[in-house]
Amino acid sequence: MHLAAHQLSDFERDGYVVARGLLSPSNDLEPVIDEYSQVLDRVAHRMHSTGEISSAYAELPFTERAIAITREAGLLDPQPFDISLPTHSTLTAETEFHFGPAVLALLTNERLLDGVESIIGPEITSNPVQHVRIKPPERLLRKNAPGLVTRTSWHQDNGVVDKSADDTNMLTVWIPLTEATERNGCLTVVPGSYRNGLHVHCPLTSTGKSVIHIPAEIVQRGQVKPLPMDPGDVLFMHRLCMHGSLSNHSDAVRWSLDVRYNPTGQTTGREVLPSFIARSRTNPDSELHDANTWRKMWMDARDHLLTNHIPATKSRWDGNHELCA
Ligand SMILES: O=C(O)CCC(=O)C(=O)O
Ligand SMILES: [Fe+2]
Repeated sequence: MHLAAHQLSDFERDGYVVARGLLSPSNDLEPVIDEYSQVLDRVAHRMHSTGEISSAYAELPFTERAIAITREAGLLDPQPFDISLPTHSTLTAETEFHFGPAVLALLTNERLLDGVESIIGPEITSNPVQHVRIKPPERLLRKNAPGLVTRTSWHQDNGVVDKSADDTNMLTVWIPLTEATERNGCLTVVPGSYRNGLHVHCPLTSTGKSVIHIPAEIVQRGQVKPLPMDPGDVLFMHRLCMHGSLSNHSDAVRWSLDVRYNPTGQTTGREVLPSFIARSRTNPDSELHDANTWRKMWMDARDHLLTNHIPATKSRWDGNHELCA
């Protein structure tokens, strides 16, 4: 659905806009949930067979099953579900990921792309910087759980991709699969922050954990706005909008996808990973609609990264700024 004039002016003013009810939970999101249930089934049976969990919890629906596994094992590894490759040295030839037809259908959903087109125009490339975040109640997680399952520190998406993306119109699209509330860890944003350019990011936390983040001194606390959202709502966010997310203090899973798009022809800021044309008005034949091809592109990228010893991401931040001390 193309964005209305008032939504575009909100985006212009704030650097983000939530399009309420843009997607249909039953038509557009259920197939994705069903597809991930199959991934979870595979992972659960494997964890059961290696003795990490006492039951595969096969009778439970996705979110309850994820919680039961996390309660017992302290973590449901996010990597087999993710729509990307790890950005650090943990990549191996066995690293799993998920590139399925339902996820591809969501990334190329006509209503979603109409919204994207309203902001960046009709020639649309899907950017490979994309994740699924299945966040269980934080109290169930073991210490040092990976960033994909915990709260997200303050950052700008432009700050986590390569410098080469500074002059692009990369657009972030955030899609909740469950409700996102202040209690279960919804996003938080600083409205208007995108107008102040790219801020310094620090590569490490005070405890030495590798998390690219904007130092607390820079975030205008009084202006932070939580963004509760329901399934079907979609957030469109400028690459310079300052944002993060809250911890999950609820008893339920907070589950979302965050994907990105560029006008075709611009760099994605992560050129070692595969992008594809999601929509082209001038050359519709160039669009990708086949999930097997998509999956193959990522398997080839994994091989290429390993064979050539290429780190998937090299952080642009050295940590030498005084605020990173
Ligand atoms: O979902 C989250 O916790 C963070 C998402 C995010 O940073 C993004 O969508 O760019
Ligand atoms: Fe982000």
